[in-house]
Amino acid sequence: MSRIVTIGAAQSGPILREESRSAVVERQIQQLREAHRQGCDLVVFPEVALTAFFPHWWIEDEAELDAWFEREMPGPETQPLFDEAARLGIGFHLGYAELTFEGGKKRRFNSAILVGKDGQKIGHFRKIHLPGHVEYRPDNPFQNLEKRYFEFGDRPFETWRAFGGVVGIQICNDRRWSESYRLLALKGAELVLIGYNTPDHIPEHPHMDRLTNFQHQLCMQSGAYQNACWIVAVAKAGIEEGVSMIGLSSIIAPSGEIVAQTKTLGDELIVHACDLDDSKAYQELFEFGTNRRIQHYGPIATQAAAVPPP
Ligand code: CDT
Repeated sequence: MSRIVTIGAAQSGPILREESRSAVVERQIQQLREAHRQGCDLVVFPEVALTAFFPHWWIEDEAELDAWFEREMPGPETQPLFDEAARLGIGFHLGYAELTFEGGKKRRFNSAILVGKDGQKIGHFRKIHLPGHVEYRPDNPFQNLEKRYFEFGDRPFETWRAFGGVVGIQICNDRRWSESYRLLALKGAELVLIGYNTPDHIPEHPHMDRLTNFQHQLCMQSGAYQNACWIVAVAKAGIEEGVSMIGLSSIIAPSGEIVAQTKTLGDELIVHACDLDDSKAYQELFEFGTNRRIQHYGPIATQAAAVPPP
């Protein structure tokens, strides 16, 4: 029997620096309603989906920096998204900047949540691979200050049983690391959700710019094929406060094929009916059960595989 999950990748166009959370949530609600019309079970929104991608700017004032973070999820401005999704019976993935107080210490993470069709949180993930730098780079046309504004994710890659299958999350730069896919696959992932903000220019390595789109697709297509999972990857795209970011939000099958992809750099929804049993078919082809030599992959793999899939 097939296990079809109809998934919408809700690409976001640029968000203005002064655009309010409520205005962004209204845009997202429009996308949810369109997704509902197209029969979606799950909608995936991008990384840091509620504001402009502020790590592109140098911010010295602590209160000004904190204002870009969410202290509650849902909070007053995001509650309408949760309410509308629950009313429509659609689950969603949302990336956001998380500010939390743990052990009496202020902590900031680049995070994402998975929410079920009933509006209840299923999963929460903190980005593990943070790109960029800590110091101001005056010669660069824009900054990439994730290492300054966020802590590295403090929890392992995790999967959750949801939408009839096993689901994991990566955030943006995580997708460039083979370990991200493999550790999720060792925990049974059949579907991996990814939000991203990816500039089409690397100030330190401009000769690599021509490869940006190719490498974006390369890592995810190989990640999907080698780990027998579906991938839904969603951009914040377009020219945002002077920084040009790629689109190419993609739904990728366990065969490694891109089955749907955005064509614009604005708000755009693409939808695909993903059969999670295609994941099972590739797991069987590779004979994951017998051919993966987990005992030879080292302690991280052994530990990951020791926890039975949810
Ligand atoms: N947000 C994020 O992680 N962006 C990075 C920028 C590239 S740094 C070379 C990315 O991997 O897309």
